[in-house]
Amino acid sequence: MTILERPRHVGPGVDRVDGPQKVTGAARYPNDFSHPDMAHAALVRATIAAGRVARLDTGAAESAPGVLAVLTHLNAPRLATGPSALLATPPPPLRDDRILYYGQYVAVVVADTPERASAAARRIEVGYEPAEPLLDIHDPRAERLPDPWGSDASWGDTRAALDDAHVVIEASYTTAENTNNPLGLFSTLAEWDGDTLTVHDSTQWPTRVRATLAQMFGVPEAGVRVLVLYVGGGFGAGLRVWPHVILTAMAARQTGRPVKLVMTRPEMFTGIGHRPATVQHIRIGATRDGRLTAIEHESRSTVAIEGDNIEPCATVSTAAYACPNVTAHDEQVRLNIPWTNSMRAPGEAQGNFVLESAIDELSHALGIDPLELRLRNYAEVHPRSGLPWSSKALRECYEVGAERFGWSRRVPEPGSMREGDWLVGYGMAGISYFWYQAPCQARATVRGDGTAYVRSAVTDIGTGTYTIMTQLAAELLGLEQDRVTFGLGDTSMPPGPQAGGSGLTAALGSAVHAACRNLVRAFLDAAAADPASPLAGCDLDDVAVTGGRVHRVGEPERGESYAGILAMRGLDELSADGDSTPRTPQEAGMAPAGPFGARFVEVRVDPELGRLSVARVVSAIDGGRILNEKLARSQIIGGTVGGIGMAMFEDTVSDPGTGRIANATLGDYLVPVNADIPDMDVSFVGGPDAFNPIGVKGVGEIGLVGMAAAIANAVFHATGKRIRSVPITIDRLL
Ligand code: MCN
Ligand code: MOS
Repeated sequence: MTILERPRHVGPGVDRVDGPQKVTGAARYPNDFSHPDMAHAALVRATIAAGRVARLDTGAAESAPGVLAVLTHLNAPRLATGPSALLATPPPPLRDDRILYYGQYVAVVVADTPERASAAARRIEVGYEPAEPLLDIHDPRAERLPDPWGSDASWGDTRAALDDAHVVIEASYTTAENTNNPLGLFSTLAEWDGDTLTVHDSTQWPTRVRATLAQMFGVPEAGVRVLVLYVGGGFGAGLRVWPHVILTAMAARQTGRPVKLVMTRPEMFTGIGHRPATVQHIRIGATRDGRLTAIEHESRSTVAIEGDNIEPCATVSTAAYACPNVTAHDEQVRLNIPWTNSMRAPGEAQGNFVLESAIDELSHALGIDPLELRLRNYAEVHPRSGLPWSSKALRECYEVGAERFGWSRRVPEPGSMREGDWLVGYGMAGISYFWYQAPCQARATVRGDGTAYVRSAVTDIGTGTYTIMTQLAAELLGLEQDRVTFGLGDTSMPPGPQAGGSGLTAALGSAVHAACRNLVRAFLDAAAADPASPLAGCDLDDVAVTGGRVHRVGEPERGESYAGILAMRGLDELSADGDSTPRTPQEAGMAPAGPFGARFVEVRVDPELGRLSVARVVSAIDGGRILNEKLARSQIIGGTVGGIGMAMFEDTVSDPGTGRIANATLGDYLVPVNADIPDMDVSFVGGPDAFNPIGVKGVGEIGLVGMAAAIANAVFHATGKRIRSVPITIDRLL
């Protein structure tokens, strides 16, 4: 069975299979579920960043109308700790009187209506014994964690190369804290029946939620079922099992009622992670003709007390360019802040800003066009391992992007391009994104009526998983798309990984590929039971599937339909499982490549008022085989909007004395609106990747990356002013 050579169903921009459900309101998100005798939970959050709870008065809340329970550290059941693996679960909530960050939960109130729960929550009085919080990334008292995720790298002799370089660029950069802010308020509905637990939850990782709840409440994992048919976005916020999920399950167990919790927007700023602030320092050495001789990149990001977070910023500099001497070092600083966590393109977003700004600084210092400088240092092989890439079309990204943008019209001298009163700037950035793929399982079934059902316990967070997996299964089983249903978001299905690291399409797609192949093999075996079958003696490689039939390659007549094979064997249906565990780079003899990309941006700056706007964005992306061009384009467009947010608007501001977030609403935390978003041109280049059987790479995060650098570089080109901190606000521009 040769597949995906001339795909019919994958590639083109098929509409979302769940589009009608979404736009008619029929799609059910976690907080659309309810239960007749359901109770509601409301949270009480600490108003200091460090110290302890000294006094608690819950009397007024307990006697408030409709209140069923008030849980605090004084009466909450003690829970076991959750998984400490990648993206660890925070410690059990309400375990003691210590406060480690502003917004930490100190109580949960359960009542018969949401209004009564939150009214009672406001009547709880908490007295604190405050300690002095650590809130500043530069605070020398804060604990430092060097190389926290083991990605530091060093080769050659960077110091000596910097000493010998003809030109050295050296600068410090900062990036602000950002908050994920998915539109859908995170929500949990928990219902116990003895030791079995059913949970609807806004998560990107249902199997992790199940494992965590089982472990923390000490019940068998098989008795915990997590459901998440739709999620109103996550951008990384749904990658962990946050304390509110545990508290909802705890409240349900204590009250013996199903309990629902819907977070408020301010709670979404403290309770489900955020992008850490970073301070980064870079030194780049080069020859006069623009050959990189050394890169030294150091980054510091923030992490909560007791928290963990993977934010590889300096690591970006180990994968981007051919350079004989490289040193990359990341470290974290522990502060009394809410948990930092992955937010779309963690580490890459901030690290790329620094590297690609510094490359632009170098191009200006050398008088070499920024695009030409990047091409002169193109990494033909994976710089760290020396292995060939599984695919790399970055050069095409540069070429196609530059062509579509009209990069050749750029007049090099800063401040030399104008339109009326506006200064015009052209800027660009390259991207070499990381690769991530986790193991995944899927199951495929074909029934007697010629329909197929394929499923895995994963999520579709708005990306289009339902649609692309329907397309892929239709392709692999030789069925029309309307004959195929893809199921997800239920832990009773075969286990799958998180929608994260832009890795679900590769992981799940490979598992679906394996399941479908195994299923066709099962049909071959069933057919071979009849020696007269035209498929007798056939191997997978001898057959193709089209129109609901398995037939010999190139001989559509010599085959049998799925329905015919099932009928002949007296079966209702046949099923098969598929498993996809990625090979190691050593096994494969190649470096698994993530996506590559080039961004070209035109900005306008009003030199009198410091107003900045983005006039055009051109993106060229190598995402391997694109399964659905319409959805993939949406991913790049959505990411680009996020990148404009990071570059120009988003800044989670905390009060330096108390750690209270000062702008924890969507009125105060600025995100781009339509008026900030220009025309966006997206092209996909390159072809199937060699690392996984379906040839895909991820595109979910790369759209955000490179925007901060491209915009800052365009601002420099427009104004001659180098801005090394994002967001680029008016005060920084003037
Ligand atoms: N796709 C494609 N062809 C490919 C790869 C992807 O057509 N070769 C399209 C598909 O529609 C697929 C989507 O792009 O569903 C994203 O695929 P992938 O890059 O594999 O990313 P994941 O499925 O792992 O999704 C997670 C990723 C991450 S890590 C963040 S953060 C993010 C993102 O996706 N958060 C999002 N995109 C988001 N989009 C929406 N609407 N909401 C979020 O919260
Ligand atoms: Mo994405 S930040 O890995 O969910």
